[in-house]
Amino acid sequence: MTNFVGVDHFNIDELLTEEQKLIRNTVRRFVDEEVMPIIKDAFEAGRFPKELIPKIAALGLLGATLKEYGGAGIDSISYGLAMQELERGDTAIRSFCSVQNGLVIYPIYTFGSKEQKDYWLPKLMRGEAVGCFGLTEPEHGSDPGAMDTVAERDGDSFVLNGVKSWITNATLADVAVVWAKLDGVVRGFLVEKGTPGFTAVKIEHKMSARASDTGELYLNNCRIPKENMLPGAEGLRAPLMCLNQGRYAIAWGAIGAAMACYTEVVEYAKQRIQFDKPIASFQLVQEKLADMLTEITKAQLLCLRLGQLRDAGTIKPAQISLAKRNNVAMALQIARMARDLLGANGITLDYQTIRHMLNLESVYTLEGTHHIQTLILGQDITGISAFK
Ligand code: TGC
Ligand code: FAD
Repeated sequence: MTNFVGVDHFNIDELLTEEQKLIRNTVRRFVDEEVMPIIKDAFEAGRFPKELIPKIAALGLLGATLKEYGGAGIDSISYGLAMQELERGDTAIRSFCSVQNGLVIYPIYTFGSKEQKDYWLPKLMRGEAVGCFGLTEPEHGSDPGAMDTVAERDGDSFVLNGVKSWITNATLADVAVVWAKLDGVVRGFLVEKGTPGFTAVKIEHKMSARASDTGELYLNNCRIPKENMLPGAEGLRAPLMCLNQGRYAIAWGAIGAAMACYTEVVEYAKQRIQFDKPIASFQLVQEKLADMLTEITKAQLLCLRLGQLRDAGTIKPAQISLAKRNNVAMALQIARMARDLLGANGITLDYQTIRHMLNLESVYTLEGTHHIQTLILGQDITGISAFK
């Protein structure tokens, strides 16, 4: 497997610290050595490569931005660059990692009791436990506030009923962060694998994010101790705060997927001969390559600034939405253009482009669809919600 050299037309590396470059390069090497040799087969088999979990944990990527509980306390740009590299390998790897971080470790750290944090965070950060985040339901995706899942207090327990759908890490997870309404108010609950009344079932026949573990969570009179409610999470705002973390990771991850497709197709275009010339010599092809490089560069600069705002503590959710919306659409467009330039070869998994192209269809939808990000921006611009 050749070592990936990245795309840096604007010398953005000059703006990175030595530590940021070191983290990026370490994750890049991990992807070259550990992900690239197995990901095609994992994608084809519809299998999450869980043998990578201890290695991802050993890199310090789980709970990476936390300073407590043994976290490395890396900055937001380093974290983003790590997500970029993981998604350059495959969406499934970035998704595993960003769900564990932004949608499991983050809510437990932010809303959890001391006992919940002390019990779960070290295990989750060492990769000894996996978590998932159950917000979406079969009937409620873009509008999670309308969720049907309910919790009822019964003595020293809560009893949960409902179904969560399209849940990343569902069947792998030792703990699910489940969002349910208690007396009409959204609250978060920690549901452990093996709890009677709780089952996780894999969703089969996906044609996208195939290497990701995606499933449904069934809660059928599932009784959990009252201590398993996240005390600090009250209202829809809590899960939406988690989505800010996930969308941030995706904005960076999409750049990785785009870079993978772009670099693959540049090499191909230089070698593929038609009409006695490399296809790279044709003006129509060069225009596509120029468009790809321009869009990747714009996305990189956007994310760099987004990371600075995140570390400054001044980031706004609408800024994250802008970056998720732009970068995922950009990556999907680049993947489709690259697939075109690869010709018939582009429809096989021997080239990585179609795997990314298919994955990006999911990324366009998950963590808030392109439309939803558009309307979040629309609300930020006008002060008027299009949802209500
Ligand atoms: P709305 O009335 O706007 O908001 C309710 C409360 O939440 C506050 N809020 C936020 N707070 C923090 N961050 C945000 N991004 C926030 N957005 C809103 C808001 O201020 C309000 O607070 P308060 O105190 O006044 O109560 O809520 P709404 O019902 O109108 O919905 C708004 C909408 C549509 C934007 C929201 O529901 C939404 O984002 N929908 C999309 C759902 C979504 O993204 N689901 C993702 C599921 S997880 C996933 O896909 C993982 S994929 C795995 C991977 O990463 O690969
Ligand atoms: P819908 O909400 O039904 O939307 C269908 C279409 O209608 C979309 O085009 C949408 O943009 C459009 N639409 C909806 N409302 C509006 C509106 N007001 N204005 C304009 N257009 C609108 N969820 C979790 O909770 N946890 C996870 O770990 C998780 N992982 C996922 C992994 C994968 C691979 C996938 C594909 C999804 C995952 N999801 C997860 C679910 C994801 O968040 C939802 O699919 C997403 O929020 C959209 O919901 P939906 O699929 O129900 O689409």
